Amino acid sequence: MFETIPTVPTAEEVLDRSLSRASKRMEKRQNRDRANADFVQSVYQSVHDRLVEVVASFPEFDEVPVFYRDTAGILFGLDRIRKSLGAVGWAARWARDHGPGFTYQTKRSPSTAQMRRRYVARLASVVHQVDQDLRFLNEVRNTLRTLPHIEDCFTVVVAGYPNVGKSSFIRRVSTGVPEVASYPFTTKGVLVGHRFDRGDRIQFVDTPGILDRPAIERNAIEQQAVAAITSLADMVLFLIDGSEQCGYPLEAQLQLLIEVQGMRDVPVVPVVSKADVATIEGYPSFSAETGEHIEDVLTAIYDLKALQDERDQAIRDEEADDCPTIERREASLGLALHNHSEEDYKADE
Ligand SMILES: Nc1nc2c(ncn2[C@@H]2O[C@H](COP(=O)(O)OP(=O)(O)OP(=O)(O)O)[C@@H](O)[C@H]2O)c(=O)[nH]1
Ligand SMILES: [Mg+2]
Repeated sequence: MFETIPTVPTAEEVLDRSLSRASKRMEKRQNRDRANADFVQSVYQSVHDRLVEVVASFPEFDEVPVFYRDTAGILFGLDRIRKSLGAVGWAARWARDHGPGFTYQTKRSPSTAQMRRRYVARLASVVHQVDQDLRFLNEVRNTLRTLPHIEDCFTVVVAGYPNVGKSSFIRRVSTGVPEVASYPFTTKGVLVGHRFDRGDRIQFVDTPGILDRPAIERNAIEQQAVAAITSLADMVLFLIDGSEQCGYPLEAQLQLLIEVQGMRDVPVVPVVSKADVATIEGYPSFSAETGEHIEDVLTAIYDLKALQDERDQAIRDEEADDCPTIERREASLGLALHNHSEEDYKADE
């Protein structure tokens, strides 16, 4: 999405390049006075063009897909990005508006070399005024271009508390290779993996952990997970670590589950991870460590996808208003997963 934004130059780099271009142009002139006027004209033009290029290389944030817009907003603040783009645009316009007049003044001056130096200094001062904006935009560019490419296919967002095994699951089932570690917030941004199975391509989105706390208190890392749920998910696979080895109590995880269920009108499927350590009565479970019941989880996902495909087809056929079979099947979907009975329950303590 943002891969095509080229490096944003610093003020010094903008000026260096423009000055060296202007010098080359100046060399061609025999007449020193004409050469000085040409220099002013060229350097103003060149700075204008370069700054316009910078502004034009950023997408119009109102038009980018919601997930990218939200993430850019979470990480940098859309207002701040727009303000910096506005400042760079202002400097470009300043160069465009003053270039012709200063060229004319230089040409007419009895001391063209002195005028050239004065006008170049004024331009340099304007460009330096937006140096912080250019540097900030480069930081935005460097971060945004690392955001994953999101495909337009059935998307499973894997969410839950930190350290519950989300990335381990993604590594098991998809092409994604997120880092796995025994401490919370190992995953700091959204990552994507794919799986082609049963004739269908599915996209898995790994997210950072979310804590059960008021939305206003969530940090940028957690907010990216919320953005993935609210803008990418066709379904949410909500992992619960029944062993509590993640370091967070079960109660808090279940509280978060309730919040996630209310975030978006898509199926939220709770599944217990680390089943090799502990399972929970009434919940399906799997282990990324041993691989047990991973296939059951995948089956449930593919079943949900098939239902969604049917629903989409029904909508396309304008039959969506009367589709009782799909609703009945959706209600019984949990049955596809292995629900643990009392005997299976072997929580650590
Ligand atoms: N015993 C056991 N440990 C697991 C299992 N899955 C993950 N773990 C361990 O749990 C810890 C956290 O795993 P991650 O996959 O990094 O968890 P995460 O939810 O992605 O963590 P964050 O990115 O920090 O939110 C690691 O030490 C894993 O080895 C499992 O099925 N069984
Ligand atoms: Mg992770």
